Amino acid sequence: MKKPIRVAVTGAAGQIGYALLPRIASGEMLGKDQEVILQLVEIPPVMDALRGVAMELDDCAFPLLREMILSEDPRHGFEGADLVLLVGAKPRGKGQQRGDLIRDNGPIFVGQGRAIAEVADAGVRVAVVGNPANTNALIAMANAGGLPRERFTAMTRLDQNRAAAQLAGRAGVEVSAVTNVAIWGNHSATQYPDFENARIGGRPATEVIGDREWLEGDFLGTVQKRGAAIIEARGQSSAMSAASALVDHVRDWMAGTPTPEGDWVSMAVPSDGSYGIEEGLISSFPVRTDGQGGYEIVQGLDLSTFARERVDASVQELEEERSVVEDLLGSGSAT
Ligand code: NAX
Repeated sequence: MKKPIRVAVTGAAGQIGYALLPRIASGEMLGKDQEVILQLVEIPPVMDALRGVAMELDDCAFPLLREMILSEDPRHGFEGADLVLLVGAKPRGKGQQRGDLIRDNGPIFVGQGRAIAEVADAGVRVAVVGNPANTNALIAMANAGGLPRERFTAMTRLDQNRAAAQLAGRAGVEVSAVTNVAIWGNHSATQYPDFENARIGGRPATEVIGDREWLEGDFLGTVQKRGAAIIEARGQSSAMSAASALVDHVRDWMAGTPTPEGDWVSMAVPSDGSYGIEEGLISSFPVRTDGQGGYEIVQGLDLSTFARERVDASVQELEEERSVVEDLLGSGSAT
């Protein structure tokens, strides 16, 4: 049996946590032959609820769940962690703009970034879900001196999955026929879901769908504003689909880009300057993963003038978000 993988999850008693934990413990994220130790982190007022979640996990009798550690202190909760999933944050409420959360949530990620650098395993990988996810990942990375920068990612897989579902629906095909969906920029309403490089059944999505007006209008708008539409309909933000996307994000990061050949996945990662996106900003890119926790940004894709304008607008928003949290980026960055 392989050594158990330690997975730390913050916000573990929240609604994403509730949908996520059984999927990790059942082997969907890291493999059906991989034991896991769940290290669940919450804030003090929520520890009772977290104990309830842990009781339910016990009651699921998952054979792969070796142990659970519950903590209100990231320095304890992240100890020896191979994976840290930063889900915990205040969610966006009905009608609230995501940008308003930056100052509320940013400080959490200073302490968590430091704790990761201090106590997690030296090979730790980090995925941030708590919003504003890109900027929170930037803050954690900027406070995690000693770790390589590329270990810090933010999740845009939900946006990729949303885009794939919309394209499949419109083309009348199974969602598995849709490949090469790139999300560029910020996990926010400015993100650019790239339909020009997407493929359906191996052919350009623009050819298969043949309705540019829909692609530029309804498609873009639906994907960009899907989070708000779910809040409007459900009264709460996306949880099941977010948990599922995080399973996809981590699985593909650790196990390699899925087939078909030539496909990619979208992750928000520190820019290396590719596509003119300022180095160090955590922007979503199409990436290919190597099956060992490494990845490369896919190079050489065409961005039309239409695409370029949208990518630039989203990157500009990332720069603005960064300027709002400048004072939180100080204590020793991952390198
Ligand atoms: P919930 O409010 O249900 O749960 C969040 C949990 O985090 C709560 O239990 C809270 O006690 C805990 N928490 C808060 N501060 C913490 C801290 N400092 N340490 C540990 N735990 C802490 O929200 P939920 O619906 O689960 O959403 C979690 C986050 O995901 C939110 O920020 C939300 O905006 C974000 N999302 C990100 C998505 C993405 O694609 N990147 C999509 C879904 C979701 O909107």
